[in-house]
Amino acid sequence: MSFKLYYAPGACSFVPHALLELAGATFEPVSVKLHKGEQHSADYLSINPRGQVPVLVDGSDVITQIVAIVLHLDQRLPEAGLLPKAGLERTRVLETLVWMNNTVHPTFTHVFMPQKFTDNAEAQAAVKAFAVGKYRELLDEIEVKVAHKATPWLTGERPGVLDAYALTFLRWGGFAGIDPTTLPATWALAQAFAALPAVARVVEREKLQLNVYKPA
Ligand SMILES: N[C@@H](CCC(=O)N[C@@H](CS)C(=O)NCC(=O)O)C(=O)O
Repeated sequence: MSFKLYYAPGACSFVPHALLELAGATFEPVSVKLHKGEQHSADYLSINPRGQVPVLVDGSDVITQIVAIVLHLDQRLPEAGLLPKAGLERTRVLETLVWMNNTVHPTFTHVFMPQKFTDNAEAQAAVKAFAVGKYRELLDEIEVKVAHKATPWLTGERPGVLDAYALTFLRWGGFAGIDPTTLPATWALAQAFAALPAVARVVEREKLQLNVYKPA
């Protein structure tokens, strides 16, 4: 079994990157530098015409979209227990994963890349400012989930996909002027997750600083 993961340091691709390491899978990590525009190169567009990370290559199959990649890895690496196997426990993890992917993640895209939503510079500033407020509300919602979880990790008994996404969102919040320590349960979870040996390999490979918040 050989996988290749196209990832960008600090991007949402951290989620499948962490899962591959947690699963102990053999894979080739390929870095795509978004700030250098490598996602728009002809070579990369021939892999993912949408010009985004993550991309998982499994043999001759190319898979995009975090939710699809996570479900694919869960099927391909059943021993790893990346997701609860069945029942309402699995449904709840997927419910939160899909919400993170279709609501929290795109809200941050409005903060980080407002140019995707309007080409008017003034409108971009307004979109960004409004989205920062919304993003804070969504991080607060994650904070409540983390503070009230009945299991050691947000994903359940084992660390996994929701913990990886929560860490990513909290880190991104620092770029939006949100101090991660004001979300103490999520901050503690992110630190514990990053300290796991498998995840520490990802943090090291991506050269990530967990707290990027700079007070104004
Ligand atoms: N819906 C996609 C979103 C992927 C996405 O937003 N990727 C971002 C990084 S977090 C990206 O590649 N952005 C580069 C760009 O759009 O130019 C997924 O779930 O994989």
